[in-house]
Amino acid sequence: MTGLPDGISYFPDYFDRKAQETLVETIRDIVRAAPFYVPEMPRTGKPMQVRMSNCGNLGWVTDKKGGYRYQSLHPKTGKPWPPIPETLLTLWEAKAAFDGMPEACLINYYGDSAKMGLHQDRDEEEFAAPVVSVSLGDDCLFRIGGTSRGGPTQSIRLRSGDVILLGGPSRLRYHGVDRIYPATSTLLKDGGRINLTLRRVTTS
Ligand code: MD3
Ligand code: FE
Repeated sequence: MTGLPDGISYFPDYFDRKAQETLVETIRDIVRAAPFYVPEMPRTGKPMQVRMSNCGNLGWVTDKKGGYRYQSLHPKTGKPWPPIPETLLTLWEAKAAFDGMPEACLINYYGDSAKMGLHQDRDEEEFAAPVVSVSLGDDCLFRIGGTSRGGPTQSIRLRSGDVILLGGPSRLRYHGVDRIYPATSTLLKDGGRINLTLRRVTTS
């Protein structure tokens, strides 16, 4: 087996070290205004392992009572999310090949032992747009499967500065993060990994 499935484009080291440092400073400013919070699984209220925030007109949130959804206000502060940084809008324009701008940028923070189970991203109305992901900080083992559960999967080690696009027939593939490789990057002073995912949510 060779290469990645149709609709997946991988750009290793898309952002150089300097650009990564600038982006991290920008994300730190965003998180000062829109603090990381602990997302909860719908119904059970079980905390997820990842810490989350967002920027953009819409943010992806989840809690016990309301479930998975997009909303324009931070669930704890009640304030609008900060705007998506220019660098990320430029990335989208360069790579997304979609007529429309991203509306949401989910910011996930993984500590040394955090994982994210296999899931589909299907809370958006618009599946014609790709999801664009940027990795910062420690390496992770990313796993991608098929469009139904239980089939074969493929793993990719994502590193700081990497960009991966999931679009077309791969937009609804199951995917997750099996593990973080602690202390593999010096980008984040306190270690861990940040993932940024740009998404188009609405069809208008
Ligand atoms: C493959 N985040 O927040 S981003 C998520 O690294 C999420 O934090 C992971 O999955 C992370 O929902 C993976 C890469 C990604 C995003 C969306 C996808 C891969 C995808 C949609 C379809 C297939
Ligand atoms: Fe996902």
